[in-house]
Amino acid sequence: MSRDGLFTRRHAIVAGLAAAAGGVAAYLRAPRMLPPTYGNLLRMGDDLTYAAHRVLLPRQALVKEYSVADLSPFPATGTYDPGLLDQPLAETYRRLRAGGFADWRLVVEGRVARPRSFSLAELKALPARTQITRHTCEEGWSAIGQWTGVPLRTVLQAAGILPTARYVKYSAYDGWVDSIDLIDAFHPQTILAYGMNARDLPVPHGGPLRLRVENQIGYKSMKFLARLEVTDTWDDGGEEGNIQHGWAWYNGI
Ligand SMILES: Nc1nc2c(c(=O)[nH]1)N[C@H]1C(S)=C(S)[C@@H](COP(=O)(O)O)O[C@H]1N2
Ligand SMILES: [Mo]
Repeated sequence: MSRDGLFTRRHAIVAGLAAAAGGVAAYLRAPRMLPPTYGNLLRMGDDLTYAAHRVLLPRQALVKEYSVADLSPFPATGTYDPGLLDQPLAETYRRLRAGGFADWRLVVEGRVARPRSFSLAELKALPARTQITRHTCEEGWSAIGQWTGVPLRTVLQAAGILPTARYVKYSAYDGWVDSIDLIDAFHPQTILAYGMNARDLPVPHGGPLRLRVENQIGYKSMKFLARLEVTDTWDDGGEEGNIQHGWAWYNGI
């Protein structure tokens, strides 16, 4: 190859990388994409991961799905039973569990045309999706499980999500709070799971309903769901959110 050819090719590669970096920078600057830094310098790495994923990766790319033969032992971690905790919702959770979760409701509110709640029976009446996926925990273990539930987007659409909406914040009976953006909320594999390994979702794994966010790290898959709040602006739950564990808001895998 001639020196000119080499130069041209290198030049093209450098120009390509510069364009990608420019895209990421533009993404971070765009007013509707204010980065989730918590005002902390170290957290700017999260912004770069988030922006790079959003600019470079196809938005609805599916994570790998496995077969029943691949199912593995699946430890329950974090909260095992919100009813045993010393916190405000423990008693409510104990009562709901004692009634077989017949009175349990998932509240869907915020930026939706029809704020409402869903019983388990109502969620089960919506079109279901079953997927066998690998769960990856930030502590270093992973496991393969089968999840059955209703796509989050189906529930958001049933509540009439408003055009200005950008994020879904969610909270649980053990006091956990987190949020995802609408790209992940509308991802086909993001489901509200009421089934695990072809049975009702066991309490230690988040029963009666947990989120599965398959393209992010395990802690985004919130167990013991109580409430979804659709928001126009980014809200990670502040001190109640993952910042309390030192965890990133966006942790794509
Ligand atoms: N509400 C709630 N959701 C949660 C947790 C929790 O403690 N409480 N732990 C998270 C973490 S760190 C992981 S790895 C998974 C664990 O899910 P499992 O108990 O089904 O293995 O749930 C996530 N969702
Ligand atoms: Mo985890």
